[in-house]
Amino acid sequence: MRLSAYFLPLLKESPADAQIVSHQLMLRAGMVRQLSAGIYSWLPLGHAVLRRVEQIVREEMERAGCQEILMPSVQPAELWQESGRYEAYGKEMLRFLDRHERPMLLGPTHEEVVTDIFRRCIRSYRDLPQNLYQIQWKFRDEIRPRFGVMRGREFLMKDNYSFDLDFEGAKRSYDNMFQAYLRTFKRMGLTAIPMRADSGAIGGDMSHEFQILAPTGESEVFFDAAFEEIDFFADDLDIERLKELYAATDEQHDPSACPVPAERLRHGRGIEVGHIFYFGTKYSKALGATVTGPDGDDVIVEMGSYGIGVSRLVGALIEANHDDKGIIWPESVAPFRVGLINLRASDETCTAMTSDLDAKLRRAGVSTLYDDRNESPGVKFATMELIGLPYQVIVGPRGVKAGVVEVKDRRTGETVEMSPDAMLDRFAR
Ligand code: 5CA
Repeated sequence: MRLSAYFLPLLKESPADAQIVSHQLMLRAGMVRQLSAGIYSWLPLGHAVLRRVEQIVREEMERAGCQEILMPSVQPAELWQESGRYEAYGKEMLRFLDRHERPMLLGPTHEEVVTDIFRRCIRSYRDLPQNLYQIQWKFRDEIRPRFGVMRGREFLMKDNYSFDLDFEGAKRSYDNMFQAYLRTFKRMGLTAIPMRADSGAIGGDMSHEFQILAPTGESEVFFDAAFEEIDFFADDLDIERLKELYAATDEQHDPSACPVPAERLRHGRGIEVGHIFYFGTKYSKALGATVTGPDGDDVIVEMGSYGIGVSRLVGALIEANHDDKGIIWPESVAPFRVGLINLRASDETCTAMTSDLDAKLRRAGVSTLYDDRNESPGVKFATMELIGLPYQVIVGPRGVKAGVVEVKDRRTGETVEMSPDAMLDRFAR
């Protein structure tokens, strides 16, 4: 992609209403624009990251044996009256009437819809277990939408729903998701601590939130100092040990019953990027989702639901990966892998060489953003630093003469000179 043609509306200053760094950087880097409180349009750069995050989530759900579906965002109130949540959900649910005066709503979550699908389609225990997921826009009329995409009113969620014959099965599904979540966040380079949590409006008996530690996080969290020594990226990460260690959000934390001695208890703030729930037969009972069991009797199925905040993750990734110049994308979610900077667009040799390298990189399957604008080197460097592509390839008149380009690592700031061929080998691996 050529930057001169790319839709990238950069801002020089941080808008005054953006309080946290991820919100400021997303606006400055032209990733999103607000349409209305908590409702955002995703522009090309932001959309590219959102898609990459979504794809990692999708691949890990598939690996965990889940199947993708897509449910409607507009739902009939009737279904929620059946589950008993229609009144209870309160003002966070956006409600309206269709032309026939039938009460409808914009889905804040999909337990009811998926349970309805299940009860219409599955009859026998032989068809269990099932685990269905979707990646879908949700609407919650949050009282205080803030921090950009972190707490939006419209936001993208991955939500799955598991169906099992009995508690043992449901527990297996829960553990399977627990593990899939750790893998998903790991692929994004994030350390997300699983914490015992309150199950809130979803309900249920067992629930974990996955929290990324960050001073700007909205949740107050308490955890065993032992978490600080755990390498979440190790291949042999001991999940059972993780589960035994104490970590809880403030709703669950009870200082008088906390098993961790004060000197080992850490206290901080976290960004909740995922939340998993086991709630047994709460919805299946209310909606009549049963199967015929092995002995011929009807069995109410056991359920769990599992959410990941896909759009929130884009903000969380920036909170965890930035410096005073801008964003630093981990390679796994970067919108482009390499940013090409042509230091002198007016110089024919420079321009020919940069265009040639751009074509060769793309042919080798490397995604590139080529800054071909007629701007000063300072402006080009600042732009690349701001949008945070993992690598920069810098082509200038002096280097062209010497037969070298500069390769800069955005995270370390390290710059290495190499021949164009060595550079191509470096990225075409
Ligand atoms: N049905 C369950 C799980 S499928 C559910 O709705 N869980 S949730 O309410 O915890 O939401 C799942 C995830 O969505 C949260 O962990 C969070 O990462 C994200 N999320 C929730 N509310 C918002 C919001 N207002 N803006 C952005 N992301 C949100």
